[in-house]
Amino acid sequence: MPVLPLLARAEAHGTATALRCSAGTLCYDDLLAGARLVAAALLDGGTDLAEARVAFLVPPREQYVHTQWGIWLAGGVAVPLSGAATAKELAYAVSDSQAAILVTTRDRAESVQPIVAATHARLLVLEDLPHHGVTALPEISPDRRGMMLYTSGTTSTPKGVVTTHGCIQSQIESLVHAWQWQADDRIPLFLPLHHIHGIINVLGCGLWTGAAIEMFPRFDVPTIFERVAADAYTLFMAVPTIYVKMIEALHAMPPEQATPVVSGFAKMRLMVSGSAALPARVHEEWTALTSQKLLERYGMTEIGMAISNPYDGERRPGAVGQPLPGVEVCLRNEAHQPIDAENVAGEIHVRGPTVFREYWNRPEATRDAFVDGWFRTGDIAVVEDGSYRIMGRSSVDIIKSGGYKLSALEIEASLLDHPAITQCAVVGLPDDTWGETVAAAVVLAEGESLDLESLHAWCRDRLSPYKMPRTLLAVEDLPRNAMGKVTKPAVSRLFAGDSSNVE
Ligand code: MCA
Ligand code: AMP
Repeated sequence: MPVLPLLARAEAHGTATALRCSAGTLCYDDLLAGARLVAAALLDGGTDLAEARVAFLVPPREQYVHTQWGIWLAGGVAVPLSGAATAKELAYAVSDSQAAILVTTRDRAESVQPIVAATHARLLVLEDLPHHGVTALPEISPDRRGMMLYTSGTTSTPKGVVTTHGCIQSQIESLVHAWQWQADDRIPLFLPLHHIHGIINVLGCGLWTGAAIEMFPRFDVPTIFERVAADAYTLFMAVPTIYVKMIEALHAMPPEQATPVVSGFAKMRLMVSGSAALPARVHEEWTALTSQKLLERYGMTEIGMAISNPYDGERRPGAVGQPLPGVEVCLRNEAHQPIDAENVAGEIHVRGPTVFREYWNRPEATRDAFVDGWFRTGDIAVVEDGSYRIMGRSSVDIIKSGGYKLSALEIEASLLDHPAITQCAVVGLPDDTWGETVAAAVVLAEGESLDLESLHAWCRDRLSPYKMPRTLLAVEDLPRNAMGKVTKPAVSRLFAGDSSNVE
């Protein structure tokens, strides 16, 4: 009998449909049976993984849930890896998390061998699991570590964000309550499963409630439109880039094809946007096309979701709403003093049971991330008429592209390994589809030349596709201030043909 509430609830959901995916239709009992096999193999005769990290590179289908739940049943910390990551990025996550075990599927087993050899992690291939039955399973208290997600930020290497089981449960319960999840909900899941948006907001909330989730290997407009036209879903959650792509696709379709798709969207009970700013124009255009008022919300890997427009009530374009149930939010000025007045900008601080426990093995970074017990998000906002509006970030080195958070410093560190590049500065340029796109200004070694295509070929082994620069500019020198520090605003202006170095 599982002791984790999520898994106890799954047992109660029993034969209800849980997943549709490339493996067919699975009920909750099927998922639990698969999870028990994974747990038994992970424990390998032991009784508790005792928070050992288990990294897993598993496709978005039933095997993903078997693995996540199997790790939790066995007392391990789930470290999901990105299917789009390069070998270098995977090796970093496995070694930084000090993963004791790496779980994957047969088709990826050979490619991860060098990582297994270098880290001495035990390799478990899902298709080769021994079929022995249930082992005695450990008790899992809410304060035990349950998950670690890698996030790029203001450091050149990603940090492992550790959440406890209690924290994961709080993040799920807050959304289930606020967005009124129900057992008869049906939702597509096409977002990557190494980030909160896919893991908690869709998979976690859906499985908690007993809803049915349709899993796709990736977002593909025609596939999703076909299912929407068949009224397959009651709920939809996506990043702004996806709404932009769907608006473009609907405009390009002949009316007789667009009508059933629009009608499928119109019938849904809720459509949510998040992970990056939803331009008011996109919000309004989506309403004009489908009569759906998107619910925009704000979150972060370290805190789950924090602020949301209301389920019932005004959903204001350009604003993210009010704090979610169980989440405390305040704005503070640069001296860390709380701001009580409306229309005064400050940094968003968050406190409560949804907030992460630590950055893995980085006590100093963890300490610096909090002030008086409040987590400092680095996002700047203002409250207007009782609703939060995000104004930007305090760091110029964080880029949001397609909903992914990217570190300019991480991309710069990679580019500097290129033999032709002697200096570089990476910035995010505003983009109607992607929110921002990655742009690199580079100083080349004497006599060298470089074009975007060859840079991409070189990046392929080093950076995930969504981190690659989309614009490249060779310059004589990078703009710097009197201290010699590169001035990023001036770098951004270089791409508009403005070479003035004014901060
Ligand atoms: C891909 N391309 C890009 C980018 N990514 N171009 C510019 N900028 C990019 N970022 C190019 C490719 O090279 C390719 O070009 C073409 O676009 C299509 O690529 P593809 O990979 O097929 O794109 P896609 O599948 O349409 O992907 C778009 C996407 C994806 C579905 C929006 O980026 C995505 O799943 N984003 C969601 C990320 C996410 O879940 N973030 C949540 C983390 P060519 O055609 O020339 O080859 S944030 C979070 O969890 C917090 C807590 C929160 O608040 O939610
Ligand atoms: P990540 O930690 O990768 O999940 O990214 C979290 C960041 O995404 C936040 O710190 C914000 O900068 C950004 N973000 C998430 N939701 C929104 C939103 N609705 N509007 C603006 N920015 C957002």
